[in-house]
Amino acid sequence: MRVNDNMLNVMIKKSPQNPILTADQVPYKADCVFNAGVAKINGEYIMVFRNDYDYISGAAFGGCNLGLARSKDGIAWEVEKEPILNAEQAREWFADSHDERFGLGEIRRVYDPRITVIDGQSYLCAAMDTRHGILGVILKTDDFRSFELLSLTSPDNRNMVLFPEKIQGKYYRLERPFPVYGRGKAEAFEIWSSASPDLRYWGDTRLLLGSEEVPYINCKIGPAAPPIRTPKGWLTTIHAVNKDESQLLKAWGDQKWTKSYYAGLMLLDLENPQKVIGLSDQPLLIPDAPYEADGFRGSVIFPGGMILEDDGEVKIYYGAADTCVALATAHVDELIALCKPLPKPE
Ligand code: BMA
Repeated sequence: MRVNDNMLNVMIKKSPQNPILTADQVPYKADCVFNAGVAKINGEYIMVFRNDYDYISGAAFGGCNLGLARSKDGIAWEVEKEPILNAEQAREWFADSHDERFGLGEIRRVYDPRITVIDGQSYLCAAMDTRHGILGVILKTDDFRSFELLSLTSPDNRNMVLFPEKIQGKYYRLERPFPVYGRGKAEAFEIWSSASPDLRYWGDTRLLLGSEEVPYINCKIGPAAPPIRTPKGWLTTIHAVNKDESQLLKAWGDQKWTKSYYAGLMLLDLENPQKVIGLSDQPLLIPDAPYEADGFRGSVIFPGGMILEDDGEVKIYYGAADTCVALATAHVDELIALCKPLPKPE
């Protein structure tokens, strides 16, 4: 299949205001502002975005922090004056509450945030690069200024997202460990899921979706925005990566960039969110707009926020080209209709 022929672009609309957030709107040092978590809290849209700044060379930046933006309509954003979390702050908090080695340069950066609100309480999940590997972290917050560490994965794991409510008495998350050995090819990474009684202790870990089950890619997949509840199941985006070494993609941060990141879509069982009941057999969003095709790493769409409005509109927020934040919308019923049952495993 040629993914450039996006048959879905009639029902899913990229916002004419895209990109809806760029580094120019940030009142502190910012080069690339992308991969954001978004939630609607008391009628206000809250975004926590990743900011890579002080570009050095190659893929290296001098700094990375998380910033906060607010919006009344989910389209026009105002960025708060100061970032809300950086590696130095994380080092202090984690050294106090977790392990004193975390105060000694163990943490390199905290990035790719996702927000979930459960029973009125906000949680932030993020990836954290440390000297001993990449970890998924779950933080509890009341104000997006101070954070309580609830859980850290073992390495290597990231792209963690929480479900917005307890299901059959348990919390659930999706996650993406990196099986470097044992999968036979580089970057054959998949989506896994775990359950917890309290958001601290995680277990009952299961494989949710294998990358080979996604028909339009040949590389890795991972969870994207936290799932939303619909009458037919938990609807959630994934990111899905296709690598074509015969074609160099536009990327000012990587002269050898060959990976295209698409948004995909799946539906999970309402009572058992560790079971996939539907998967779109084509990408939901492909990086064909100029702000998606060219940037720090072009051809990247990386959803981190999904909001279901009262009228059935779904807002999907995504990082574009590892450079800016963009928005696409669709009706929830049309998204559900795209999710087809998976073929029976052979
Ligand atoms: C992934 C993560 C994301 C990034 C994407 C594309 O592995 O590092 O933060 O958006 O690659 O570069």
